Amino acid sequence: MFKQNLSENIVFGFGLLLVFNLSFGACKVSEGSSWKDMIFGSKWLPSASKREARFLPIFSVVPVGAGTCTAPSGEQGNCIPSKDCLLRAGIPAGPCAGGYGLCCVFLQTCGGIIRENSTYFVNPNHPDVYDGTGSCQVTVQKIHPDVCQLRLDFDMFSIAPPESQNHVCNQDQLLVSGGSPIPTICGSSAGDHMYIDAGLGQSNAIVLSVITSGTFSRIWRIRVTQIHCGSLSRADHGCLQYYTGISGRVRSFNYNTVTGRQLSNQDYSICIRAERNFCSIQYNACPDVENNRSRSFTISGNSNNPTGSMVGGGSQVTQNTCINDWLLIGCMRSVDRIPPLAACEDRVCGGTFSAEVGTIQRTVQSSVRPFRLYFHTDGVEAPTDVDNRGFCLDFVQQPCTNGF
Ligand SMILES: [Ca+2]
Repeated sequence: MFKQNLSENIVFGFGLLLVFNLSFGACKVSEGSSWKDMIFGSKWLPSASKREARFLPIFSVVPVGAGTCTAPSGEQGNCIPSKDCLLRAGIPAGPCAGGYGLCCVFLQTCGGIIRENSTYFVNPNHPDVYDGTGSCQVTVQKIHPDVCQLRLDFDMFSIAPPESQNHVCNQDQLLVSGGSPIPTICGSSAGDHMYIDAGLGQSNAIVLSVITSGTFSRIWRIRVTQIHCGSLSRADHGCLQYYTGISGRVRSFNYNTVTGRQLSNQDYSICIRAERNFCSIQYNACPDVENNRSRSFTISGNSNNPTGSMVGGGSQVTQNTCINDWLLIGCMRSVDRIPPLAACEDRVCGGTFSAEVGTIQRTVQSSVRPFRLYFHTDGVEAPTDVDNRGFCLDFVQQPCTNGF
């Protein structure tokens, strides 16, 4: 690893020297142009003159680091030579690498083709809102045949919410085609992410679409990161969401304790990498600071009334089992039971988070690895299930010495 970094640094230094000698002063190209002009206007069109094209192979020696600089408006950019940024249709966003590089941000909107790592898919008129109807799609081309996954980071994501009866996304929705299937999502999910299996080779392009209908002030800014097959940041296979680190927070899409609506027709896995020397994991419902009675775990029942937890499922259908909508955590137990209950449960639902039927929120522990949560909702809410928000759980991995 050190050797690799060292050689990269040498190449980087060599590249900077070339930039300094050959393109010093070129970083003033962007002056006088607004971002919007550059993205949507006609006056800014990248053109590669023969002279510039001649230099392209030299500039490409400089390593391109995805996310190595931050634009003033918050986007992550690639720190590259200024001429490279223009040639590759990027948007200059200030100096980086001590002024030798340019923080180059790549944006695409409807009809665009993503050819650069860490490109943002944004709504038309971004950063203003978009009120139009139709299908806005971008095509993602792999930057290398050895790209296996895409990670979508919803920096901004607010499109029309699901309807209020059955929480189905029938007005707006995000669709992804050409990769592994994703659940249909709508509403607000800023801060959430998704991994998409991109298959092997250059085979199929992946298309990201935001379908909109009716009036709504929509805004989205989705960063698309391409992940190499051998990358350490590659998610485990089949994980729509993937977390690393000993603690963190998982939540359903369109989660919000005040206005969120649990989305119907969900079926996916959330994976948490078991860190070295950690053997089990604990989950707690997130704090709900907006409501007197917590709604941070409301999956089934009427969340306008006190609703206890329900557990289990399968063939043992009783009043307190989870049949239609549920979160599954392998063999979970409440941690404050001494001695621990002999039986463990897998599914949990209702309006209170616990590994057993009841009205008390409990800390829940599972030592089944890999650490995964499976979330399932059907297409029906009313009349039994009303105003459920979904789930938000804080997790903490537990050292092996404390595992049970
Ligand atoms: Ca349901």
